[in-house]
Amino acid sequence: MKRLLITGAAGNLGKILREGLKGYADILRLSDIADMGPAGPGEEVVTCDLSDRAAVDELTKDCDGIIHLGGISIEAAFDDLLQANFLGTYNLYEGARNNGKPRILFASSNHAIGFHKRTTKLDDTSELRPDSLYGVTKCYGEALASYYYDKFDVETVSLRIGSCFEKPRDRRMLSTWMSPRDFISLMKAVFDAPMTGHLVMYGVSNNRTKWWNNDHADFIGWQPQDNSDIFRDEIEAAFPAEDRHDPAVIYQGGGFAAKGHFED
Ligand code: NAI
Ligand code: 15L
Repeated sequence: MKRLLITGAAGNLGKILREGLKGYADILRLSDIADMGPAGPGEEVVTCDLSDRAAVDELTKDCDGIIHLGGISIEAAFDDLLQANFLGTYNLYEGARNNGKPRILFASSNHAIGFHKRTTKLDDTSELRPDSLYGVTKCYGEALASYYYDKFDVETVSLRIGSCFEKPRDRRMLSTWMSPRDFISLMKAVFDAPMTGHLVMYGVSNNRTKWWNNDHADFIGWQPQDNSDIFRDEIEAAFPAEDRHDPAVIYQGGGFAAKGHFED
């Protein structure tokens, strides 16, 4: 791969990939509205607001792949989500369509399906049940990815990421955790695969307790290595047992599902 674009490069996952994908492509083109520091060897740094269509068109030129992490990553006011997530993702797909149709990894979220109960095992065919306005933006992104594949042959892996942090931060994340190492290996599998079409997948490690099934995506050959069990004793000692009547425990989206409407 010659040039791989990463949007949202200043964020939590962007930093993980900036380090973890060094050398994977000849050039990593890193982009964000926030400061990313200077470009290192094999890097290009481009400050760009995703809501600026002309700038995004420029940003997406000469790329062989795009990892689209940029946008608001938690629940927020609709008008803010409108710019960063709705408009930003549209601009990115338009840029990709106009500039050689590189494959896209769309960072979707478990909050696109967060109103399913934890007792329901999901796969790629499960009904979308967003738990927040933020989750709605991820459903929209997945729909856009589907449309751009069917209409224009732009391939996407829509990855419903669970919780990608160094380690789980509460009991829920023992089920939703994806290790940074597994995230990096998944990114390589996505861009190494001969084809993906529009593939919906879950971004989750090989945890003993989990709610999502990725069997349909075996053809891209990704096998998660890590398991949250190594943190289980520590997390269970630090957090009280969960109340199974608490909506944050009933629903997969946890606190996102349990909270009221953001704008009330
Ligand atoms: P983050 O909030 O740390 O990073 C997002 C980045 O996007 C920030 O650096 C921000 O400056 C940038 N951004 C926001 N609005 C922008 C705009 N208008 N133009 C350009 N850049 C803009 O989030 P994180 O944790 O790195 O997540 C990355 C992506 O993965 C997000 O799309 C998030 O929704 C998704 N995701 C992350 C999960 C996780 O466990 N970290 C779980 C599920 C989904
Ligand atoms: C997400 O979508 C968020 O971006 C991240 O910060 C976590 O809250 C994660 O979901 C989660 O559900 O743990």
